[in-house]
Formats: sequence, structure tokens, C-alpha cells
Amino acid sequence: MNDELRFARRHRAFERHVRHAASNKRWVSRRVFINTDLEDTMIRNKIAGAGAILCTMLAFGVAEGHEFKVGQIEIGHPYSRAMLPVAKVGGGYMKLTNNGAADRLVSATSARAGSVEFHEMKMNGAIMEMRELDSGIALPAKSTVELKPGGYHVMFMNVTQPFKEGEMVKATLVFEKAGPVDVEFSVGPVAGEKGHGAHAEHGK
Ligand SMILES: [Cu+2]
Repeated sequence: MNDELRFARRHRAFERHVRHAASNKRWVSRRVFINTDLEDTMIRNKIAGAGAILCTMLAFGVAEGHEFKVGQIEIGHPYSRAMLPVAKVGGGYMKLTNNGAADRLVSATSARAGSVEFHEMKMNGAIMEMRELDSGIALPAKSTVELKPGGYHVMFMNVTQPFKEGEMVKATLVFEKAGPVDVEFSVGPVAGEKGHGAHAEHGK
């Protein structure tokens, strides 16, 4: 099992976990399946490497890059990943660039999901923590906020038709001030299954 797949499986385990814990509206912690210092280091490198992954995406993603705009906010390349047939939740990632005054991504809906949440995931020592962001994702004035694996992400909950590679998943994002905007998440391969390195990680 390669590094990408191992990471994806961990994340899915957390998604299952957070569904049960979500009603508590607080950080949930779970000791991940770290057996050796080596594995621990691999996870850390995975998260630290996100910046490099973005560069790869920019280099490879020009043809497939797509963008949406509402008011002063640009939504760059929303993407997701193919889900395993039994999966009920899927992540969503994108780059939000706010060229105006402070705003906030407050909610989202999709016909493909029973509900859509925003989550934060981070490492705290050897513990991976994830929580639901009840008040959405803040977009300070003139800032860029990236939703990416291992950090902030959209979580499509109670998905009845698992996302398939190559399709576009429609969703509506609602910003507190800029208002609603229809976007499409392009679905890439299951992490670690077909991709190679950074390609798989960013879900292209
Ligand atoms: Cu999540």
C-alpha cells in the first residue's frame, strides 16, 4: 500500500469518525495508526508538501483549470476525488481568492449530498484532529484561502451516488456578503489508485 492510499484511508476513517462526533461540535481526536516514527514522518511530509503539490497542479492543471467568480471572490479549480462504491462522504477542495473586503464562506448545498459541511483537519503532534467549522471559513480582506487535503475542506455528507472520476459535481457556495454562486467540482481519480505522486494528491 503506497503512501497516498494510506493517507486517503486515514482520512476516510476520520470522516466516519467525525460523522459520529459532529453533533458534539468540538474537536475530535483519534490516535492514528502510527506504528513507527517513519510513518509519522511520512504523514508530516505529506501535509508539508502541500505547497509543492499546488505548484505541480499549476504546472499540469492549466488545461483543466476552471474558475468561478462572485463579487470580489474568485473560486479557483474546485475539485474532488472519485469515491469508493461504499463511501458516503467526499471531500472538496479549491482556492478562494478574496480581492475585496472581509467575507466568509458560510454554507454550501449540492443535489448530490444530503448536506455539505466545512471541516478543518490538522496534525497535533502524532494526533490527527478534525472538526466541523460551524461558522464557515473566514476570508480576510485581500487574502487567499486554500481548501486542500489535510487542511480546510468541503465535506459532502450522505452522498447516495458516489462521485465518479471525470464527472462534474454541481454545488452552490454561499458567501456572507458576496452571496451565492454555482460552481462545479471536477472529480479526479481515487487518491493513490491511478495517479502518480502529486497528481493523485490534488485529485486532478
Ligand atoms: Cu472532513
